[in-house]
Amino acid sequence: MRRFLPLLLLPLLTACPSEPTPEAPAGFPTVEGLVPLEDLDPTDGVVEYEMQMEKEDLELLEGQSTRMWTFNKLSPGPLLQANVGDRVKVHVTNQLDEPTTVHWHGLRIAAEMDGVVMGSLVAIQPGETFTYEFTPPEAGTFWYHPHVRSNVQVEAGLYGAFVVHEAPEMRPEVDADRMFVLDDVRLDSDGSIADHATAGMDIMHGRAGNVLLVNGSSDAPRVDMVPGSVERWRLVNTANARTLQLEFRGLEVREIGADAGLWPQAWVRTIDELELPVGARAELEVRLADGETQGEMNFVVLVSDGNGGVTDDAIQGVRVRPPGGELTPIGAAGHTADPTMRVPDRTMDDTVNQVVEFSGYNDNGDIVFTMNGRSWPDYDDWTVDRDEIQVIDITNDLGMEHPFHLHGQWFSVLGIDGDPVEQPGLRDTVLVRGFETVRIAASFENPGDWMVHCHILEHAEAGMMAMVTVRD
Ligand SMILES: [Cu+2]
Repeated sequence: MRRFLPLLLLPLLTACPSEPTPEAPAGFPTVEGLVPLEDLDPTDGVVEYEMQMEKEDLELLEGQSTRMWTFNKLSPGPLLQANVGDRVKVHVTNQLDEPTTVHWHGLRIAAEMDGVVMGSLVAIQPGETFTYEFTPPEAGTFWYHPHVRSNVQVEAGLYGAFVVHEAPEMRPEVDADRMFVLDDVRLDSDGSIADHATAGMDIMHGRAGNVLLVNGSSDAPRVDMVPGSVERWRLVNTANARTLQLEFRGLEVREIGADAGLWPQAWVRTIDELELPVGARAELEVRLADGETQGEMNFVVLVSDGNGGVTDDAIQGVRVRPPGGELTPIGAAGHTADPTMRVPDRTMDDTVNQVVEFSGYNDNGDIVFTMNGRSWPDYDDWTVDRDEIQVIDITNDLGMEHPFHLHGQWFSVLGIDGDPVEQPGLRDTVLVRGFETVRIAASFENPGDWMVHCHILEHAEAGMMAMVTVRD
């Protein structure tokens, strides 16, 4: 059964000028679309950031003010950047009135810096500052968000993107590098964030918003693209629950990477649509298609058909137009480097080492979500040795989707319901549809205690979380 989504409030799309992007901090290539944060430490190989988590009124819908929870008065928060192998320090001060953390989604860093609350790891209390320190071992597109009451805190605006730049010789040669943080939010008619339900469909399927946001704005951003030029687009889905269905019109799009960074050339493929589960990232190489001067990236959503049913509709996400004036492309080559990616040496035919079962039950009207029969903070013991590769079947006993997310490690997707699938690359998030079994191979290279959970935030908060210990 297809899921019914709340109808979208559609603001009138008015022509808005593309916004100038502030100067990139020294030492990093320019990534357009978000405000980059200033690196406070001029030393090469060291990056130091300061962030305040605080409330601020922002304009998501034109002419309406929304009280948001922000990083540095921004939602999405500022763009954090590092070069691969840099030492990163982020001083985070909690100016909210409840405990919080920052989780660095996708970064394979030390477990004690992962921003979760369990065992000896505690939240940042109101008024307190915590310094996260880590060294991103791999380049790619990542994101950050709290891991405490995440359904409420992320919906309120606490999320941002983190780019770890490749070594210069591995970077695609492009005319522009852009970040698009994609989200939905549910707003009341006065512009405030709607109250959170504690039961019913919002818990059952996760909370869907009624306004779609690209980089924090409901107004589709405009990209000025010279015909013949090539751009790198990085996409992140930061919604609480909505699996994004994207379509491209008038554009020639090649998928060049995913959660764990850029792919080798052999895996690159041309696409005209893309499914992006919550938490996941995509890397694209985008050109205007032959003979086209305009293009679009659209959200495909379900809306009412006016007769009691639903139908697909396309909502503009990004508009591509030719710029004014006489501009010529620089003739960039695009993604030509061939990074190596160490994919676990396992196939669909290998023995399954572990089963992770998503399920749930009704407890006197409250939905309790479980993994392997237990609901967080209770969990089933799961211990692996460092560098062990496990073939894992993720089974879904229920009718709704569960995007599986593993902290601190990466995996490859082997197949679905017994059939091999083409989801190249290494990932930290994979969508498991209703009553489906997804088989993955994970290489547990990063020691420590790691959370594993459904990334529909309402499901995670209702217990669909567990822990895996990687023994050194
Ligand atoms: Cu779920």
